[in-house]
Amino acid sequence: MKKISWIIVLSCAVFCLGPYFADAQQLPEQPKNMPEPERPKAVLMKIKKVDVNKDGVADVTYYYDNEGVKQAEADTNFDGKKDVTIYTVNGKFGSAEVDSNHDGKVDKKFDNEKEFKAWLNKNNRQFNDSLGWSDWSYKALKF
Ligand SMILES: [Ca+2]
Ligand SMILES: [Ca+2]
Repeated sequence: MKKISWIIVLSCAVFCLGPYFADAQQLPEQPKNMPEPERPKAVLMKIKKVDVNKDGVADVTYYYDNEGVKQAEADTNFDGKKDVTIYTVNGKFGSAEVDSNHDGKVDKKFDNEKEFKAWLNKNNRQFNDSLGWSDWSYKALKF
């Protein structure tokens, strides 16, 4: 009986003190909000370009590795400059940045897949197939 209460006391102590020990560990310092140009992109990544309007110039660029697409960029008004960037998280839509008036500055940001797809379908319907994916993981690659 005494042994059992000791086990309970000990496991309580480990359980309660655990977080303190975890805090004491030295974690490598990580940059918080990295500015846009320093965001890691094509490191060990493959690139696939797709020509949506079949004019011989690629309009969508996918950055992917063996886990799936990490980032997709598109030039939706065919002026040679990207105006939509999609970031994925674990094979799913994460967020999207849009330069809707094509002045080179991001003016819309989507964190919600449904809202982004609705915007895409309304404004750039011909990109539905190349940007409106639900699954961005490797097994679902559509190129
Ligand atoms: Ca094109
Ligand atoms: Ca553009």
